[in-house]
Amino acid sequence: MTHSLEDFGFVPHFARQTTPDEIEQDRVARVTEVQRSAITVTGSTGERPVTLGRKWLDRPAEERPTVGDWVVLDAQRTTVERVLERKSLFRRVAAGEKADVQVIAANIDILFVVTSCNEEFSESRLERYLALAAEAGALPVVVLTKTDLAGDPDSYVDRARCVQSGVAVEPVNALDQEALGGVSAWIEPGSTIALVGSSGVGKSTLLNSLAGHDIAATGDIREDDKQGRHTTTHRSLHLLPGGGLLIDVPGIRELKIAGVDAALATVFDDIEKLAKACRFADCQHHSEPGCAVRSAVESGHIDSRRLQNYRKLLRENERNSATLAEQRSRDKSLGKLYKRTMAAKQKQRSPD
Ligand SMILES: Nc1nc2c(ncn2[C@@H]2O[C@H](COP(=O)(O)OP(=O)(O)OP(=O)(O)O)[C@@H](O)[C@H]2O)c(=O)[nH]1
Ligand SMILES: [Mg+2]
Ligand SMILES: [Zn+2]
Repeated sequence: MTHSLEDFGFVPHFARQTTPDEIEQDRVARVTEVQRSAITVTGSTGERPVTLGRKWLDRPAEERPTVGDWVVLDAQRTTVERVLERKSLFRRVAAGEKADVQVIAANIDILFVVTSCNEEFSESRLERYLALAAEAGALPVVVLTKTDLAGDPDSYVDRARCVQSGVAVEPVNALDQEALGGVSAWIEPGSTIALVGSSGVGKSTLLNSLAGHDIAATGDIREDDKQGRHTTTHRSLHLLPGGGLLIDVPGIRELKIAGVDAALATVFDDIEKLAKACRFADCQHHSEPGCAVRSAVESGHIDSRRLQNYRKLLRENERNSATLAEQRSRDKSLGKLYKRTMAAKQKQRSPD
């Protein structure tokens, strides 16, 4: 069965960037899967594999087509001609020493930050995810799975609600197809939702239950520490029977941040508001006199863990943003060199 581009989330923002001919010729499509040097796209006549040539592979990760992107194919429909301007982009700094950006999903409306009611739950990790969600331009919803396994699921709901004021928390048993109302209410036809979180929290389980049949493999978790086994190995976008698109993402091991200054202010709105009342404008909330933030910690209004994590994320953000800026300027000069070399080669081949 084929679907319209609108079913896949083709809204005016993307339509404005294409011509009627390109649509007519079935050259407009959405990226549903990314492999190393090839991608799978879905257009109005269904799914097709497309190769990514050097033109794309030599570019920085952020410019290459990623899951959720809208692309225009070349006339033969064998490669990508251009990537349409994105509405939103969820990315992180890849694990390891270098501050490489890793793109996770494009054009998402809502980010389901999935965590479970067991030892995996961590406020500090949620704060990290929410900072990246705020930066991505997607609406975050915390999905709290495995409520059926917890003695006191409400205690987890309360903890999750304290992480960022105003963010919705949806407790679920992801295995129970009949009880997904709270989560389903966020999914509208044509809207795109990405599932992110640690391995084993139930992202693929939730996808299968929402789809009503098994699309993705799921795997059990280790009993001792409740860690998953990284069952999902690549990102993929799926159209749900009731409309709406879900992107299943492999469990994320390490979520490093960069370039999220404004987003940290959103997540830690309570601390930032209090900081305005500190005696010194550059107060670091350590042992300075007249610190409004420390007195809120002392009176129990703010958790000392939260303040510590806020400071840690500020430092990490500053460090990684600086490394990233350096790397970008290096990439840029490399890109220029590459273009110059290619132009020179072409000239050699066809002297005019
Ligand atoms: N009882 C219960 N089990 C759940 C729930 N959600 C997930 N599980 C189980 O948790 C295990 C891990 O689920 P997956 O869906 O594979 O987890 P995932 O987040 O996709 O993990 P990765 O693909 O490794 O990132 C499976 O054994 C699921 O059956 C839930 O709400 N309740
Ligand atoms: Mg999975
Ligand atoms: Zn202070």
